[in-house]
Amino acid sequence: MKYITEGSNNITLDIDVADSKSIVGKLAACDNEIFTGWGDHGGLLDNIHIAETIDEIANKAIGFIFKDPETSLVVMSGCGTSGRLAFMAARSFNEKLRGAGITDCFRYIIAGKDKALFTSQEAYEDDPHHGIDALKEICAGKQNVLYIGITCGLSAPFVAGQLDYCMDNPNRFIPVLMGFNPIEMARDIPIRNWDKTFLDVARRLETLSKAGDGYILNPVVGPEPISGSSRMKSGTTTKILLETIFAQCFSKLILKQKCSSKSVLNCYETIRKATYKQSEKIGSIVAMSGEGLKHGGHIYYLGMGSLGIVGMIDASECPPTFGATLDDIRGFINNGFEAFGNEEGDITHMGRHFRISFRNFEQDISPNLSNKDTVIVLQTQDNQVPNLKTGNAKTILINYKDYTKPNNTQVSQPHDWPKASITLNMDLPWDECEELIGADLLSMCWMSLVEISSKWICNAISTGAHIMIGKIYQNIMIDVKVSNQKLYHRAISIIQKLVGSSETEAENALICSVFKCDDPSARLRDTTVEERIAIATPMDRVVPVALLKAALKCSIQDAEKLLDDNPVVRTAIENCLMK
Ligand code: S6P
Repeated sequence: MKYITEGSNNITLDIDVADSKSIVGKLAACDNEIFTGWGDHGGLLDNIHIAETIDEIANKAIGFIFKDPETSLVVMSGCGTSGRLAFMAARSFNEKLRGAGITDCFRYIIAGKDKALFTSQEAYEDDPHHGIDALKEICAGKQNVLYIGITCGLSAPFVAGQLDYCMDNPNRFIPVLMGFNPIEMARDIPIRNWDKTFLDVARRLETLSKAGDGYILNPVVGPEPISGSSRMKSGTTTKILLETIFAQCFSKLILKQKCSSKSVLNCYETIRKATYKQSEKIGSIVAMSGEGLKHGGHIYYLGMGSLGIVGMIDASECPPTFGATLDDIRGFINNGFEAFGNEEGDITHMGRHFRISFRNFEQDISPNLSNKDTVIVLQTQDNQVPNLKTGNAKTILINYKDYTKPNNTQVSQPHDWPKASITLNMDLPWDECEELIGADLLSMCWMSLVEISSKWICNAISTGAHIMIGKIYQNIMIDVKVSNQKLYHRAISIIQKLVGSSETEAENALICSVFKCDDPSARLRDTTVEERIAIATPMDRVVPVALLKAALKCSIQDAEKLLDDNPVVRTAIENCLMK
């Protein structure tokens, strides 16, 4: 079965050879599909069923959770990017409740706990029991729980376990499944140590949802610009949907006003258009950052509060998406963990990549900055990043106008800040948004719109920069880590697609690459997928080696030598496939 979220987007088939401005143009066109639809599937703006489901979930939250927030919880949970966005949403929604004097009742769960907010912990994604345990722990002592399980591909066993647990305990839990494939495409492969597949769980929830005891919110937004990179469109849609559901709740609870989900969704579309109006400048930022990476430089995002988090999330996704090192792209936030607001608090002790404050930036990074490095500052007028030592690094300022500032003046460049190489003044159309959702709700939610705009820009920078250094072939990230079920199956599809081999041939080539053998023995073919993943997880270049072996029918040693001679994976693969 071809999963839409794992598919290849026609718009980006040649993104690997596009110039930086065209890269941004192609990303804009892909993001447009979120709102206008893909294939026969309507987009967020014209899919009545989606708008209705959003309203139903919001109403359920009001009646079931907010009637007594002391004894209730909204839990948002997911793996990788889905878990990070759940964290970001919980943090921002709790702030709004506290601001209105209401007990905060949003919590997040991420597979692999808070460490996974910064570094990918893909193995936990495959474990339904780990999911159930985490859910039980967080809900202890609470009577009513609205659970939102986010899995873009409708695939993560971690989330399947939690949904199933909710359905086993209907007196306490209302389950919601959020993802971006049709239900029939939910993953139907066996889950280790469990007797159900994701599809079984989704079908069970589908039945329950007919009685209003659960919900499935799964708009189809089309394939990702880089195949399978669900941090991009799916991540964006996750953020939009969560914020649209709870904008309705906050509007009713706090402002005592009705709000239409369609108008909120239209605001996001307005912001998408305004953001990509700046494609030319964003393209220049991509070019500058990519050029730096090409010469061994780094990209650093600096931002206050939630804008710092947008940068940090974007950075944390680069190792699993592009095989980047944890040092290539990093993000920093004012006041470190104090501002970050995660469940486990300060986890600096986990290692140097968990040193996230501006102070840490000045201590660890500033002394070694060179002109190959790019420092990207994300700020609004009220949340300006203070002068930090950036040495010879290229500095890029991305400035947003505050909605709440009466005279809407631009962010001024802080005194002594080294002359910025590029300044991007984002003039978001607040007047249009105000017409759509009114001044009161916009005052409460405008920062979410700034965040989505910065997410689009950061995603474009990190994706574009990695395309420029040859990490992508066509629109596929070939050097994908084989570190969980989803990625194992993605690896096989990549080999099948590019070499034209059968599924069995592709899997055999992968097994050869994992076990470093030229012809897999019966014993190796008998190993379980989990055993292969455990061995492949710490390995480099598993998929490129398998791909060359399958294409050239050569030995593993020869495939490795080809890659040694041509370390830019894209060039090595292109040379070999053109033979
Ligand atoms: C995707 C990212 C991954 C996914 C994670 C969860 O760009 O690298 O970490 O977020 O695998 O996927 P899903 O489909 O369950 O949301």
